[in-house]
Amino acid sequence: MAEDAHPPAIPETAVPTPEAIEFARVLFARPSSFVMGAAEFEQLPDTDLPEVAFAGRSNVGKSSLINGLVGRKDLARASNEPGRTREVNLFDIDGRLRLADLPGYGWAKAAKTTTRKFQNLGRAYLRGRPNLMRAYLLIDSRHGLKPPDIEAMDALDQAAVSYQIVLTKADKLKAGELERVLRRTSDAISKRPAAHPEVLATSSAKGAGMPELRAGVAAVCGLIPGQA
Ligand SMILES: Nc1nc2c(ncn2[C@@H]2O[C@H](COP(=O)(O)OP(=O)(O)OP(=O)(O)O)[C@@H](O)[C@H]2O)c(=O)[nH]1
Ligand SMILES: [Mg+2]
Repeated sequence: MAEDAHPPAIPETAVPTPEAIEFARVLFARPSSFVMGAAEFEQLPDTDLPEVAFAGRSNVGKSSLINGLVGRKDLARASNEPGRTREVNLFDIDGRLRLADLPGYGWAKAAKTTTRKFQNLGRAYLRGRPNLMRAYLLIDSRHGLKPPDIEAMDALDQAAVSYQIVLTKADKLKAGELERVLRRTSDAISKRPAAHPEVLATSSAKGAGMPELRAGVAAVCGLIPGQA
């Protein structure tokens, strides 16, 4: 009964149209390239293109997700070694939008000063980039929301940066477990002002959720024809 009474984890209105899915598939199959890695906020290029950013704990799968979106293994450097991405790495998709791979947070092994430096950079990017259309906050579906994620959401809500939660590594969970973590996460964000209500489950390894995420990115960047 309680299970049935619960609203679906993915609201129907959020499901992209087949046209949007197809448009985004073609867009992300177009040429993509590494633009630059910025170690300082001031080094970031012009704000002439819409951007979306991928944030989250170290090792959550940010770089892998970017590779999954473009269908390449090697655009962003992914690694088992936490703290791999220490700069804001920007990727260009067909000269129409950029993806920003942010340094991961919650990485205990880094020297304190180094950690602080690249975490401040991520924070500065999220608060100060005027062409940022949406931040995607990645959460490992096996672990769910952890204290550093709550802190990140508090900061995004306070700065009024529109963000959406993306569960990663969904291939590691059974369907029922995934459904539970989706519901738990949806409940946890329901009162957060800057959070998109839909939580996306993805697997860069298996491709799950990629078409929907591509469509979402294209939509927030204002690129889907006929959609403002
Ligand atoms: N099974 C599975 N493993 C994944 C998936 N996505 C990422 N991984 C693995 O998780 C590890 C970390 O992935 P990265 O993409 O480097 O993570 P990151 O968030 O960019 O990490 P930092 O740059 O250190 O912040 C790698 O060993 C990936 O192969 C997924 O969808 N499924
Ligand atoms: Mg990375």
